[in-house]
Amino acid sequence: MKRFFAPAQLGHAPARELHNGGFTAYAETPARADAILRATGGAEQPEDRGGAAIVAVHDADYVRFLKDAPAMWAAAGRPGDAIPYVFPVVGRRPLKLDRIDALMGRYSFDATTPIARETWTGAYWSAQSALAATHVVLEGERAAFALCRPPGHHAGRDYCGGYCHLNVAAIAAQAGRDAGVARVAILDIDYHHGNGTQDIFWERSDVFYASVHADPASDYPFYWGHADESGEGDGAGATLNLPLPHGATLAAFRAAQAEALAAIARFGAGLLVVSFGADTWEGDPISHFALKTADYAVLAADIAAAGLPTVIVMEGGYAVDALGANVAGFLSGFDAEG
Ligand code: SP5
Ligand code: ZN
Repeated sequence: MKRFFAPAQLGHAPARELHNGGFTAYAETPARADAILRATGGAEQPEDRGGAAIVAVHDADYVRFLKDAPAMWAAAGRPGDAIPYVFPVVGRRPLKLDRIDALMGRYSFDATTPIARETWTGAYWSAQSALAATHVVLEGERAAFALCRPPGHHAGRDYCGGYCHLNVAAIAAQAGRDAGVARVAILDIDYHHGNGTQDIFWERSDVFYASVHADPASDYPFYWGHADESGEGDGAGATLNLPLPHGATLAAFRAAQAEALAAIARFGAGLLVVSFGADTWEGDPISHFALKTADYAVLAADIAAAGLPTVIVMEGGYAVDALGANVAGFLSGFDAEG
């Protein structure tokens, strides 16, 4: 299948992240993309389709903030990447403040997602890769892969977090809607729940969101992804959460994914967006599932068997030495079945 990636996505490289009360090396590295490119035989540069598809999903003030934050941080005399440390608790006065410290907390839900000078450019081109994959699928390709990093599924309409800034899966799904696909489904099989994607489509009946992930009772992002969350208003019933316990192997994961695919089939989607994370691998440094490299081809073949035009966007996966083989295995499994 066609694969898309822009070298400009490599510039985003925050130095450190807050982890267990101290700072460690940032896990979402440019080396992840290099490993995937090497294992999959490279990728095409996406066209620049501009920002309209981004602001179709994200708040324009949030986009402006992503662009401006590093310069504001530097102007305040701070070295290094911008990191939030104060957050407006829900229900407090919705003050419109312009101090960078206040804005960082206003537009972030965690303190593990620094904003560096190159973050906006990297996130912009990550979104362009997702849009390129979406457009070739809309034009008739069976499937396409966007090597999105930074990833997207933790980012909401007006917030970043979880190494994510622009929600590439949501941007792809919305682009499908805007091109005339009446019903779009998103299948999220990253280790972590895609809280941003869920929030964006929470009250919508035209985009179904299904996720298989680590139980938020034990895992990040904690406040989203519980089994009883199923959407509200027009979106009631259009969100499906399938949390799994630590140690999940192929049998459990595949059964949950089958349940998600069955719900997507009942929904009647005309386009499928897959948020694919390889942080479900047994050796992932920040996760606790037990999938093996060979399992990814099996999972991908099951998805391909659903028979839908499919856009695959890259989300997490932090065991860099295994990441290339895991992603290549997934794509080959899809190609073999699709
Ligand atoms: C897209 C995605 O997979 N985001 C995952 C975000 C998880 N963040 C919470 C876990 C923090 C673990 N920090 C690891 C530091 C390694 N140096
Ligand atoms: Zn993840």
